[in-house]
This record gives sequence, structure tokens and C-alpha cells, in this order.
Amino acid sequence: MRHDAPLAPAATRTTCPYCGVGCGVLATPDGLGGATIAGDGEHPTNRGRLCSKGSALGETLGLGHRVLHPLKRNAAGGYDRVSWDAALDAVANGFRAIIDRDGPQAAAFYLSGQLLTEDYYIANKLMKGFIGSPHVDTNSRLCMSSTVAAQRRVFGSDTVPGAYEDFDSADLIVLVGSNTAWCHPILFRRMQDNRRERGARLVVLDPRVTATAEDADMVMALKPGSDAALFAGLLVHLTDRGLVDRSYVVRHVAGFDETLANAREIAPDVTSVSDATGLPAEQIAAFYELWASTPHVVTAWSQGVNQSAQGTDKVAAILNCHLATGRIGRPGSGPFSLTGQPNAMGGREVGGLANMLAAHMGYAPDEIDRIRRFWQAPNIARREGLKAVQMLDAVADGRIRALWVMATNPAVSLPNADKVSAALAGLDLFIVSENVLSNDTLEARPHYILPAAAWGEKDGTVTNSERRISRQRAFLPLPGEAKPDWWIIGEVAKRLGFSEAFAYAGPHEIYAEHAALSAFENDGTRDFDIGAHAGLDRAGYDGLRPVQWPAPSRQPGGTDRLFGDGGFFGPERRAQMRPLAAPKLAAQTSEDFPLLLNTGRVRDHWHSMTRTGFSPRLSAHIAEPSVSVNPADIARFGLAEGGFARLASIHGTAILRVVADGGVAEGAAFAPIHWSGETASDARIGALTQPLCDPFSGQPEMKATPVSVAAVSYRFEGFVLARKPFALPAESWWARLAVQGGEGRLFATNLSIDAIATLMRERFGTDELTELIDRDGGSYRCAVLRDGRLLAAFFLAPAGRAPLWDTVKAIFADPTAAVESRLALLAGRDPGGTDPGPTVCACFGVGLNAIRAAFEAGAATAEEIGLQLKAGTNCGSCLPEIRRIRSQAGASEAA
Ligand SMILES: Nc1nc2c(c(=O)[nH]1)N[C@H]1C(S)=C(S)[C@@H](COP(=O)(O)OP(=O)(O)OC[C@H]3O[C@@H](n4cnc5c(=O)[nH]c(N)nc54)[C@H](O)[C@@H]3O)O[C@H]1N2
Ligand SMILES: Nc1nc2c(c(=O)[nH]1)N[C@H]1C(S)=C(S)[C@@H](COP(=O)(O)OP(=O)(O)OC[C@H]3O[C@@H](n4cnc5c(=O)[nH]c(N)nc54)[C@H](O)[C@@H]3O)O[C@H]1N2
Ligand code: SF4
Ligand SMILES: [Mo]
Repeated sequence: MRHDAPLAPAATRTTCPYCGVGCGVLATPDGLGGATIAGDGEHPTNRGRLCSKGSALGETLGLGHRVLHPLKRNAAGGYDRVSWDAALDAVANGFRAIIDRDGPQAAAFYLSGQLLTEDYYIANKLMKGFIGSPHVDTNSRLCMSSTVAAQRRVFGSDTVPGAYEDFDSADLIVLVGSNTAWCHPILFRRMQDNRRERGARLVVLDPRVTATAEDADMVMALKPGSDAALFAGLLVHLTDRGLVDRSYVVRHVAGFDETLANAREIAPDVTSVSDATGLPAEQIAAFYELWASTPHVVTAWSQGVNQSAQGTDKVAAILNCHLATGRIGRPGSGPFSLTGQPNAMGGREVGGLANMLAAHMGYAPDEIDRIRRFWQAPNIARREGLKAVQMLDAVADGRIRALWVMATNPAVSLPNADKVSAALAGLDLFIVSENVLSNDTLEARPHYILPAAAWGEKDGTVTNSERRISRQRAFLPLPGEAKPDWWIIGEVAKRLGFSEAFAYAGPHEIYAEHAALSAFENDGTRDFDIGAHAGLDRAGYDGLRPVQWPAPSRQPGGTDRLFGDGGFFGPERRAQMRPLAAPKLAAQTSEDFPLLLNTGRVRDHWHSMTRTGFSPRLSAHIAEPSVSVNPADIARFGLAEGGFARLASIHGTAILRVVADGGVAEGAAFAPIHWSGETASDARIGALTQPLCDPFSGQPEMKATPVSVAAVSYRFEGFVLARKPFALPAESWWARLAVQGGEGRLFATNLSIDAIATLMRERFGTDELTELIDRDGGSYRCAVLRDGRLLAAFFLAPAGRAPLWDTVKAIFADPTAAVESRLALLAGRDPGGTDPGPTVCACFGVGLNAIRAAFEAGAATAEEIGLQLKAGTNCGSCLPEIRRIRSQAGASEAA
């Protein structure tokens, strides 16, 4: 079970901590706290490739933003450093006191798909087995719980049947509600390779035209929430075309007839599907025929499906079509849930969700008893706990009094996030285990902040979307007093009196126990079985190579696919096809809330930016929080392109830069989720998002919140660049970002030029300040220079006028370069070259202007741009953008 290939002496094999693709990484520490990062050529997922985020991991390893010591809140609301002993005693005593007073049900953990399996396993064991509260839930509730619910209802188990190889060998790939090009870039690369080498077709189903759709064979911009109608119609079509695999259905599937009858009610014909989805009937017919006539079809989905008040039904509608045709668990065909976080799958395996126990067991009496016996648990939880949104409601109304949050930022990411922040602040005991010293959840002032080891320092396992378990290995020492999450939880467990059950010498012992539980009284009755790993010792664990579960003791090499020949986990080992509720959204637009707010991700940022926000390279792609709206709505609501808009739902508001995007439907808006109170003045999207949830999964509908929209105008816009953080007056709009050489803020304000000038003189003194003031023209520029080197620059212009951000940022990037001419600098002329424009290729730092110039000079294809500038030749996730720049430049493509 070991890798045999030779490695550079100091390189460590580990796994990327971002998305659920789960790429292998080689990290070579530089001895100064940093590391060189490369793709692991031996990892079967990525074979050496990394996307922009993975490649930039080295830029996120600094300690400047880390919490390095246990911190205790003091009476003034500040924090004092305390010893680990004091902190752990206080956490344990705090839980004990509240449990004694209010019962175990008053205690809860809120976990994360960014924990490692070992951390997750013992957190769950402590709460559900020993404290005796079922209230353990995770941010995965917001992420793929609808898939979990549907797979359990339909397959009888939470099993992803396929393997990534299916994306290499499919003839048709259908992506539903998934911006794969940006969110699962390396897997998207594999799909693109398949298209190029084998001619596979790609269909993208998304109400918004995304980078993923840029060069798809078919782009279907369906109405939000109408996916289930489309797939119900597909089931009808497949049946009417005689394509139901009768022999598979008869042997392995239940519920076909009632599911078909229900599909005929929801989607009797193409016309009714066209009404429901808003898609042209011809396009629907063409899609159905393509799907019907292509046996090797993979239908993959992510948040456009899961984050829906009918997410479970949307997933079931897709599974129904694959089951009816027997196109499941066979090379090149199957339904495929793309998981978001690096360990979303691991969390499911250990029972991180409130309605699961551990090792894919639920709350059936025999399962409760089995786990109780295995753990020798004194206080096993006996019924399902509260799911994330309900858990926070219980915090708000005082039913839960003690909460420990680990590795998630709920004050940003839960719906109705302002209410969440207020609820957290009212807890009797509020504990947060974190990597960073400040984020919006820490703004709610936990009683204790516990410094957790971060990526590069921690050891354990993660499971990717194709059930592949890989090791994350430490390659850096633990900084300050930071400790791995499993250690912190274990120490609290010991102090609660459970020493024996939590006496682990290291993560390998936790993993071995988890593996043993998966095999305990299993005998093929449960899908999740990694019994082959139950006997792993430290060396075996350290040498563990990536393997797809199930890996029972009789099959240690793992399993690439399931269900190709049935073997489901429902009654009689059958799958159960499921009738659907009539498709509809949780809430509709109205006169007061005329736009439907869709939310999601951008290519180079990760969630609340507590890591990617510190990378200048990753911050250069999209620099500020925005809302994309259709040009017709810009006119209809009196907005200005490039201006600002205030969005408001019944829950909260945000002010965002307006971007015109013809790919967003009229009546819709799209905003990225990444900015928070830490990184922007008014861009907490979670504050607007509605908490309306799917009845089976409890996953909230985060992609369709009705909002109002109104123009906001500012007199001036500008930016500040400084070597050290620089705060702007509260009344200004701002967004903060990492830039080469320091920090940048983009801002808009109604302050006067004189007020700004006064501010700058107070902040920097007048000795080193050079100013250029044009009161009539409405502009103010200043630069702070010491020994000819630029310390800070501040540019202000009337709103709507470009303030030379990219040019000055390029000059600022080198803190050692002497500025030849102050006046040239303040005029925004880069003596060294031309304005690079916003970054397009993050891997090689290639800007928009260079790419435009190359097209104008005769380059014809994205490939030629790659040859000339290297742009797009590493992870390839900017290729859709490069092609768009080409079409805008009017160049013609040769191929
Ligand atoms: N760059 C980057 N990559 C990431 C992450 C990140 O933060 N940044 N996060 C990771 C995580 S945790 C996750 S969960 C994944 C998410 O990965 P994705 O699911 O691909 O990302 P999202 O942008 O949330 O949403 C996907 C799409 O759903 C569409 N959509 C909205 N409503 C509907 C609908 O009713 N039907 C359909 N068919 N589509 C709809 C949206 O327009 C959007 O383009 O990404 C992972 N990868
Ligand atoms: N409106 C809207 N809201 C959404 C979504 C959406 O599409 N729209 N998407 C939802 C989805 S799919 C997801 S997954 C969530 C993500 O939302 P969150 O989980 O809240 O986002 P992160 O920014 O990843 O927060 C992780 C936190 O854990 C810390 N951390 C990282 N690694 C570790 C570790 O090893 N140990 C500890 N103790 N701490 C660590 C980080 O510093 C960071 O503060 O957002 C959800 N919210
Ligand atoms: S696709 Fe990118 S973010 Fe996802 S695991 Fe691979 S390198 Fe990391
Ligand atoms: Mo997610």
C-alpha cells in the first residue's frame, strides 16, 4: 500500500484542500514556512495538473492572519491569551454545566466538509455517543444534503455509483446546475480532453450562461427550479421510445410504474415541459433525443440542483432516468453528484449530518444499538438531530445553549446570515476552532477561540466525489500553539470523563477505528465498508495510496463502480424509483421584490476568502463584489452599468457593483458568495439569502431569493494601495483585496476631496506625501514615497471614470523599485511598460490587455495565445474567457 515512485527528497504527497475533485499535490517546504506546490503526477485524479487555486496554495501559507494561541474573551469584549489547559478545562466545564442544567439536547456541534475524516469522526462520536445529543450538523447541509437524501431514498444508501473515468469515456456529458469550469476545473479539463480526443458532447443546463457553457454543444437556460420537470419529461420520452431496460428494471428496481405515471402528470409532453422550463420545444426534443440515443451518458450536477427547496426531487428525477435505462455503474455512464468541499464525502461517511449516525448508518433501532455496542457508548443519541438551519433557529430561541463551530464560517454562509450572527452572539457557551484570527463568525465574539492546524500542518484523510480516499499529509510544523482538530476534540472528551474512548495516539488510530466500524456486522449490508484498512498501523496509514471505497477486507484494492449489476441497498436489494412533487420555487418574485437572486462562486475565490483572499494572484481575476443583471433590467430599474445597486430581500441588504451580463435572464440577478464583513463594506450575500428548505434534506434554496433592486450613486470612486492595512471611513463603500506588495481597497464615497486630502495628510504626514488635486475636475491623487520607493497610493476620480487601478497596482507590486518620476506616477503612467489589465490567466499572471493585443496582432486561436503568452496552458480554467476575448476581438478561429 505504498507509493513506489521516487520523489524529490523533501517533497510530501498530499491532497488539495479546496474542491471535491481532490487533486494530489506535491509540496516541497522551502524551510522558511512556505512551500513549492506542484500537481502529483501519480495521483489518479489529476495526474500532475492543478487549477489556479491549487497552484496558488503556496501564497496562502503565511502566518500573518493565523490564530496561534488559545484565546479567551474578556469582559471588555477583547481577547486574552490563555494556556491550552485553561482553555480545554473551560470548554469541557462549560459544556458539562450546560448539559447538567438543560440536558444534552442543549449542546450542539456545527462542523464542516473542510475537516478531515478523523476530526469529523471523533467530533461525531463525542457528541452522539458520549454527550448524548444528536445535534451535530455540518455546512454540508448547505452543500449536498439533497443528494444524500435522494440517494438514500432511491438507492437505499448514500452511494455515488460512478468514477471519474466515466467522464473520460462518456459520449454525452450533461452538467446540471454546475459551473464545472470554475468550480471543478481539473475534472472539467478531463471532460474537455474527452471531447477533443473522443468527440463527446457536452450539454449544460443552467439558468445562467456560465464559463462552463461557453463552448458546450447545447446550452439550455432553463427557468430556475424547473429541472425536475425536464427530467420527468425525459423519463416519459425514454419510455415512449422503448428505451426502458426492462431486464434491469425487473431485476433491480421498484416503483417504476407509479414513477412513470407521476412523470406523465408532471410532464405529459414536450409542450408542457417547454411551459415549465421556458425552453424552446425543439431544444427539449433535441436534448431528449440526444440523451436517448447515447447509451454512454453521464449526468452530473451540483448546487443548481442541490440548493433548492425541491433539491431531493431534482436529484431523484435524474436518478430515475438512469435507473430506467440501466445506465448506471457502467463505464462511461451513470448519474454523478459533484461534491463541493474537499471532504464533503468523508463527513457523510462518519455521520456528520444530523440525521445520520456513523459509517452510513442512520437512526434505525438496530443501527443505534450496533453503534452503541461498537463504541461502548454510555449516552447514544436515539433520534435525529436538528439540521443546520433549524439548529441555528434553536440557537436563536434558546433551545441550544452551547455550540462549538469548527472549520466553517456560518455568519457568512448560512442563509439569513444577520440573524445567525445575532443568534451566535447570544449563546451561553460559544466555541470556535479556527485557522484565522478574524472572520465574521469570530465577530460574534465566541467565549473561546481555539487555534487549529491548517492545511500543510495536519494529517488525515479526505474523500473526493468519486469515493476516493486520499491522505492529506503534513509538510510544515505546527505554528505557535496550533493543534490538529482531532487533538482538540479528544482533549475536551477526556476532560468530560471519556478518557478511555478517546485515547488516540494519532489520526491513524482514529482512522483504523472508523474503518473497523464500517466493517462491523456489515457483511455486505451497508455500502460503506473500508474493512481492509481496519488493521492499519502508523506506517500503513502513512503509506496509504488513493483508493475508492468500498474496500472491504476481501477487496482491499477498492471498487470503481457500483450498481452496474444491481445490488442496491433498498428492500430486496432493489433501488426505489420515486415520484416527485409538482416542481415549483420556494418563493416567487413580486412587485416589491422583482428580481430572483441566484448566488454562487467565481473561479479564483474559495468561500469566505479566508485563504484565497490572501493571494494576490487569485484576487486579481475578480477584484470586487458585484451583481450581474441583464442589460434590459439595467434599463428597467434605472441602474448604471459599472455603478452600484442596493439589493434587499425580506432578510437583509447588500450594495454591489453592477455588471451587465446578457447571460443572466431578465428578472434574475447573480451575485458571488465570497465577500463578507471582513472583505467588503456591504456585500454579505448570506444576509439576503432565504432560509426556505427542502422537506427531505433540509437544504435551503440558496439560488432563488426574491429581492428588490435600486441604484445607489456615489460622487467619487477610487482605490488605495498600501503596504499595511488601511481603513476607510465607515460611510464609504469598499472592497479589500490582496495585491502584490501589500493590500488594496477599491472604494466609492461621497466624502469631499478636501475631507479625503485631510485624511491622507493625517494618516501619512505631509513630508512623504505628493499630491495632485484637481477640484474642478473632481480628482485627487497622492503617493507616499520614502527614499524614492512607493509606500502608498491613493487615487480618486469622479464616479464612472476609470481610476488607473491596474497600472498603479503594477507599479506598486515591487516594493524595492525606485519611482523615477512622481508626476508620471500620479499621471498613472507606468514608466516600465503598459497597463496589463485585469488578470485572466491566474497561473501565469497574464492580463486582459496582453491577450487582446495578441489577438489584434493576428493570433487566431486560444492555442496560439497559449504558445505566445502561456495563458491557459496550465489549468485551462481561463480558456473559456480567452475564447470570449477572441470573439470580442472579432478574430476568427481556425478550428
Ligand atoms: N472556485 C471555486 N470552486 C469551488 C468552490 C468555491 O468556493 N470556489 N466551492 C466548492 C463547493 S463547497 C461547492 S458546493 C461547489 C459548487 O459548485 P457549483 O455548483 O458548480 O457552483 P455554484 O456557482 O454554486 O452553482 C452552480 C450553478 O447553479 C446554477 N443554478 C442556479 N439555479 C439553478 C436551477 O434552478 N437549475 C439549474 N440547473 N442550475 C441552477 C447557477 O446559475 C450556477 O451557475 O464548488 C466547489 N468548488
Ligand atoms: N447564498 C449562498 N450561500 C452559500 C452557498 C451558496 O451557493 N449561496 N454555498 C454553501 C456551500 S455549498 C458551502 S460548502 C458553504 C461554505 O461556507 P463556509 O464553510 O462557511 O465557508 P469557508 O469560508 O470555507 O469557511 C471555513 C472556515 O473554516 C476555517 N478553516 C479552514 N480549514 C480549517 C481547519 O482545518 N480547521 C479549522 N478549525 N478551521 C478551518 C477557515 O479559516 C474558514 O473560516 O457556503 C454555503 N453558503
Ligand atoms: S480542481 Fe483545483 S481546487 Fe479542485 S482539488 Fe484540483 S487543484 Fe484543488
Ligand atoms: Mo459546498
